Amino acid sequence: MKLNRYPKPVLLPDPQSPWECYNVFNPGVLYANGLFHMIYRAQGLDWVSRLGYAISTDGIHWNRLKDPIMAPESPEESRGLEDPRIVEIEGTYYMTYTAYGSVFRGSGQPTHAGGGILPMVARSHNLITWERLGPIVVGEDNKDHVLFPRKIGGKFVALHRRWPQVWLAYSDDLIHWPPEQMAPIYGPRAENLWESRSVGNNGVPIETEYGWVVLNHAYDENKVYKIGVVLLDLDNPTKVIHRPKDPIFWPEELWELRGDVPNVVFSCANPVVNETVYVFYGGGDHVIGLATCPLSELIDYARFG
Ligand code: BMA
Repeated sequence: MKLNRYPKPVLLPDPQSPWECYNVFNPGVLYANGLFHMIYRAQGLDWVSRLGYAISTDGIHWNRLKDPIMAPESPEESRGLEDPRIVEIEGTYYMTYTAYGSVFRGSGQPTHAGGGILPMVARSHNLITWERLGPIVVGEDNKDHVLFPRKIGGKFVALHRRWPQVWLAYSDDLIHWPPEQMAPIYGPRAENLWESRSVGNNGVPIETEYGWVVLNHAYDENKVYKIGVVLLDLDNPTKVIHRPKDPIFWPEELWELRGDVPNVVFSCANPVVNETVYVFYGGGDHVIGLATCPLSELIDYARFG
């Protein structure tokens, strides 16, 4: 199967804005009370990633706020806030994002340990003002973390990426993530060229009666980013029920094949609205696109593809 691409980007950089004139990409999107809420990554004159907010009734036409809703506040975020993923759990909004900085939490020393990135969690009651809760782990190349939309076995659960694999982590409070409760789930498959180098998570897992349908991304030797899907067990999401062989979306349009980084479709959001899956993605790390499919088709592919 293949996602249906909307024929043009749904959000472009704003040439009149100093903080979002170069790139807008990799948004988190949540559907609530009849509206799509988007929190997107943007880069402007200083190349630092900030997070903007936009709202839409149809997922295609967006109105954005003039100023970013989140910008770096500490040395460990100084190079930017990246790739937000948003979810509602028990009436509270949570965002996972990657902090990219010049110093490392704890040591306070400039270092490149873990590439200077931290997989962060934040909390909000209105989607605009956010309270930072802290990172899931420190000192390693870890990102692409996303929360499940409900507790499993009484605990918060996150997928995260310890390069080049996808892992699971559990927490009682979203602040402490015990290392002994982290487990690898699946990794690159050498025999499938498109996902031979690395895999990572996309948006919030979709709960179905057959298991969690989870979209992911992967790349090959040439760093071409494509989108795939896995089906995880509802009660024990470390268990992969099925993993189809082929991708469901890949770069084809000019705005995906070119851009700031070529050959990239990278998604952090797949909300389901009226039985349709809305996959929002960054094209070429430069613009925001949308691709959709019927939920039933995605479930069938995740089970039998
Ligand atoms: C990954 C992520 C994304 C980005 C992608 C392609 O490592 O950090 O932010 O879209 O690379 O450049």
